[in-house]
Amino acid sequence: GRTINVALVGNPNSGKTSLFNVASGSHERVGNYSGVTVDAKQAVFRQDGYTFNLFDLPGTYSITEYTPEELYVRRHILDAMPDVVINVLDASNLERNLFLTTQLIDMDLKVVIALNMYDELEKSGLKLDYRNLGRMIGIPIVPTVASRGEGIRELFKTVIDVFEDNEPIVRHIHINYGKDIEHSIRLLQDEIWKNTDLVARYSSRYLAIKLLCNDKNGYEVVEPAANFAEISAVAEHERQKLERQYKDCVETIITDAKFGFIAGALEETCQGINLRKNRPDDRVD
Ligand code: GDP
Ligand code: MG
Ligand code: K
Repeated sequence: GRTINVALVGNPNSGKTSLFNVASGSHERVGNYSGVTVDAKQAVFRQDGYTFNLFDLPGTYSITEYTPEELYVRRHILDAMPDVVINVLDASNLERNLFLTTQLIDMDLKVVIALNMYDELEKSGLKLDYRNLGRMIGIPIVPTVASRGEGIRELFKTVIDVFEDNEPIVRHIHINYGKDIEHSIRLLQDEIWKNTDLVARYSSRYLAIKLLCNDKNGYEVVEPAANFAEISAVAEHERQKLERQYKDCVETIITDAKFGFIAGALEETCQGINLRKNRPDDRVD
């Protein structure tokens, strides 16, 4: 059997460690405390003839570069390059949790969503057509109740299907950031594509987005490239043009578009949800 490297990515308290423990038979501490030590737990287990090398990563609301946890998760994804990411969602707080999903979509990764706390969703009376939601975002969704071990086998079966490209739902969708930003992304991608080392390791769209957002870690990734001067000149020019035009930084425009995308997808698939209540910037921790 083959080995699949899998990383658990999700908001704090979405149930990542519970899922990690129940899948791997580990006994890591589960709970509601913050003050996280930034390190990954790793466990190896087998299912259906495959070996899973599973990483439990620190909880984050976002994968930018503003906290050590965010940077840790981002570096793990970019450097360790997991074969499949399991995005663990707290189903009782969908809109907020899906923000991180939109960042995974930008990264063009193989993703499976564990729709965790599914028991809470059912109690809440919300009606979610999660299969249709999965089709809309191009990511298969498997309901789980990690604290009771429910849905976990099915989850890892789906990980195998995504790894082997058997899963019909998977399609690499792009969130549309509007005509002007999409034009700048394409120009910058043209420049990035000239460097085969870069495109062998990273999604050119993801790098283009990060550079347009003036993201420091994005620049660090591109800096060793032989054509760094050309890439950064195009990025600088396009970013300044967009910021003059929108009188706002590109990151803000992209964040708004992501929330628009989530709201649209949930409006189509979820009855009874109250949208735009839980933006990550409203968080209090
Ligand atoms: P993490 O911060 O993402 O690692 O989340 P934890 O695994 O530590 O879980 C946070 C809390 O949610 C713990 O009290 C778990 O027992 C609980 N929990 C985990 N999964 C579920 C679930 O599916 N349903 C419910 N109701 N509680 C869960
Ligand atoms: Mg945890
Ligand atoms: K926790």
